[in-house]
Amino acid sequence: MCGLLIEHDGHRVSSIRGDEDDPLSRGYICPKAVALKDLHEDPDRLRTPQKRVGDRWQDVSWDEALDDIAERIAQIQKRHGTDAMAVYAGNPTVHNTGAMLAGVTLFQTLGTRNRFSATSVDQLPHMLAALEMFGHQLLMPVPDIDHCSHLLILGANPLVSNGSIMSAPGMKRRLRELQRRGGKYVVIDPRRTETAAAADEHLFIRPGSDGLLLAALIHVLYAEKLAKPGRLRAFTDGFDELRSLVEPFTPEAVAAATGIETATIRRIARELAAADRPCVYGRVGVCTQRFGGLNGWLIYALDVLLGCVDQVGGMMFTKPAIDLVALGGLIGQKGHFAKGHSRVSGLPEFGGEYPAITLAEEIETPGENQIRGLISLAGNPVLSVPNGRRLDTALENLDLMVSVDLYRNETSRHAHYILPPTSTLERSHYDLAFHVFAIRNTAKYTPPLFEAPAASKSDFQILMALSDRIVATRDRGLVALGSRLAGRAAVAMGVERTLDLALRAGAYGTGRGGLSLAKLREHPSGIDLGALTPCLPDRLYNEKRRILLTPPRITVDMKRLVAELDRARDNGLLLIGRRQLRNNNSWLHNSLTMVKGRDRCTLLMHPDDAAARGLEHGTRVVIESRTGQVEAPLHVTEHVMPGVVSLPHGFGHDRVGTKLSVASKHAGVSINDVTDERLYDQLTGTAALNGVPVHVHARARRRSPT
Ligand SMILES: Nc1nc2c(c(=O)[nH]1)N[C@H]1C(S)=C(S)[C@@H](COP(=O)(O)OP(=O)(O)OC[C@H]3O[C@@H](n4cnc5c(=O)[nH]c(N)nc54)[C@H](O)[C@@H]3O)O[C@H]1N2
Ligand SMILES: Nc1nc2c(c(=O)[nH]1)N[C@H]1C(S)=C(S)[C@@H](COP(=O)(O)OP(=O)(O)OC[C@H]3O[C@@H](n4cnc5c(=O)[nH]c(N)nc54)[C@H](O)[C@@H]3O)O[C@H]1N2
Ligand SMILES: [Mo]
Repeated sequence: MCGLLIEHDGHRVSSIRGDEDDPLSRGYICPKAVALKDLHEDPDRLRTPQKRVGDRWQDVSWDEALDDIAERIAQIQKRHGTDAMAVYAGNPTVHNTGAMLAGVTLFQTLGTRNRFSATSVDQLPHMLAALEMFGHQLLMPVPDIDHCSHLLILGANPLVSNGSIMSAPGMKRRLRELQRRGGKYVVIDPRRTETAAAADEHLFIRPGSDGLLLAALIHVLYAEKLAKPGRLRAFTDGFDELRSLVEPFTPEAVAAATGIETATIRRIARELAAADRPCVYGRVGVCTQRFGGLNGWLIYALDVLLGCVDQVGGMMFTKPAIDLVALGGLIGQKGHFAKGHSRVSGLPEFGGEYPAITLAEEIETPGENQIRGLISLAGNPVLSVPNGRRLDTALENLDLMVSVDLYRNETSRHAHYILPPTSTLERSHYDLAFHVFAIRNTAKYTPPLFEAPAASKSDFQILMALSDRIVATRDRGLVALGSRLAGRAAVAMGVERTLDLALRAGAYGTGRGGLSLAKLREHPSGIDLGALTPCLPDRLYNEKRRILLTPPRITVDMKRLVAELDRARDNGLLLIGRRQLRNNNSWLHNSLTMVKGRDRCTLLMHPDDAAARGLEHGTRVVIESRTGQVEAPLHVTEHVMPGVVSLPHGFGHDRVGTKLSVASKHAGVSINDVTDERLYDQLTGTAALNGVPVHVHARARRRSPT
């Protein structure tokens, strides 16, 4: 979302800088922006459709690839049923306007229930809380970072991530401004992250114990009569029930399990209650753990009790120029949960998707509706879902696999076809998704910088063409013709006209001078639509337009949290992840700018734990779990909690058959070779990527032959 100023000669980029005039990013950029040049010019980036014949790859024409794929999909679905085809949509899908729009069409055409995405290794718990408490899965509140006075951050590292479900380029400056205006921020994280190091206070927490801490904070607010929901009280239900739900969670009861002292827990609660404009925010670290579902809800519930939901300087809702929340509401797509359950393990669907941890078993397990074919769109699940090795093997057995991807990487190497889209600089961009979660309302449209090569296709064109051919192959009757014409119309409309229509129909589109695509074209740096403003109860989407503080479909899981109070704890090591400024999940490691310098795929361990195992800084160690083992150099540091070790995710580029000449020289190992698909949040099926029990020992010396 950062505004970029790119200098070029028509083909090659000579410089990339931040755009001072961008109303959201105000001149800030991060290394990912600079990597756009490498990405665009990368000789390894695929430019023509690829067909795999055995171990060999051939260039083929679009027509040959698309026709054959459509034919094989039709055969699979005819022989084994509609659900025998599956789709996995990766993270960049939501950063790509065309993929987002056409993805919907393609998935509908396929008609399969077997849909998966990165949501269930990421933000699903926040979405469930939004759905159950506010009535819409996308109505997630965002910290009003530029106006809050006291921010409590759990399980997020915005100085590196730039804020997530808090699109906020230039986080360093924003956090410094918060401190300069007399405010403060506190970080709760098992690692002293970049964000934690610059905070007013940092507290280590035992991985996976945030639910206990959050319940205790709420307990203190009730016990000390500090709850102050203010104007929210008029349209919120469940205050008494919440009080009784958190009854067992005294600070005394949770201190040992969380690793945070009783007095500190009380102080944190009191400081939040005393703050002028408090704000409690949690992200990936609280979602991808054993109590992710409860955490997502407890954080919003705490915010309601503090009266900071929908309050300037609190947790606010956006009013974007293209409002996916309102559009979803209009077409009855507010989200749903547990409408069905997965075939093998019986885990709940969310928003029409099953948890990514079930993808491998759904491919492996014979029976009706077994997955036989997969379309992977902008995803690299072999490196991004727990026990990636299991999925790696499962993918080999598919009758058909298609990857729509820029690279032949750890996942797409298994495909029968790889369909490569145009590069980011060859397509237009309007951020449909991330304006919905931005800390300020702005709008910006970016036309393609370079003309796309003649025989190339954008994600939008690929997905629409595929959808079109699937319909045509399936049957040649009237329905097919109708659907085909509708598809053609959508292609003819294209991304630009769809955006224009949506902008005009949006909140800022009416009247003279209203927003339109033409208007955005006149303002290439973007248009400021102002700070976030209160909008409740009007913007609530449940029937009675009330906030449900204790949604029963979430609170049922509280008995599991109660049981946690008495759970015996061993003192083994727990593994957590680590995002880095020059990583973007698994896929920017083929840019030299992003990987040069010393090896970053290291295991962090506290000095006490290293000493107890006789391990020294810099040695190579083996990290072992139920699912497998990997080796990494040891980095001994006090920046990680005793009992916790940390490895970044997205590495592990040493697999054969990829085409990643730079990444494979900086391969590292994949943390998801040791994370465990059997560890998950039982309420939602979200993967527990953090808090994985592991053993760490020195690499066994090779025995000399005797
Ligand atoms: N252990 C551990 N695992 C994690 C996480 C963690 O913190 N710890 N984080 C999780 C999170 S939050 C996420 S979002 C997931 C991400 O999981 P995924 O989305 O599965 O993985 P990515 O690494 O983002 O892979 C993106 C793929 O899209 C391709 N691509 C990039 N841009 C485009 C484009 O414009 N079009 C197309 N068609 N393809 C494109 C890239 O080449 C790459 O193959 O990983 C999760 N996995
Ligand atoms: N540079 C860069 N930016 C990115 C990405 C990237 O890969 N690189 N990825 C993007 C994506 S897909 C996403 S989803 C966002 C994520 O954005 P963030 O959530 O801000 O990013 P993380 O660094 O994963 O932060 C999670 C934090 O949770 C901590 N943690 C782990 N376990 C626990 C626990 O049990 N309790 C608590 N309290 N904390 C815990 C970790 O130590 C880590 O600091 O970032 C986005 N931005
Ligand atoms: Mo993510």
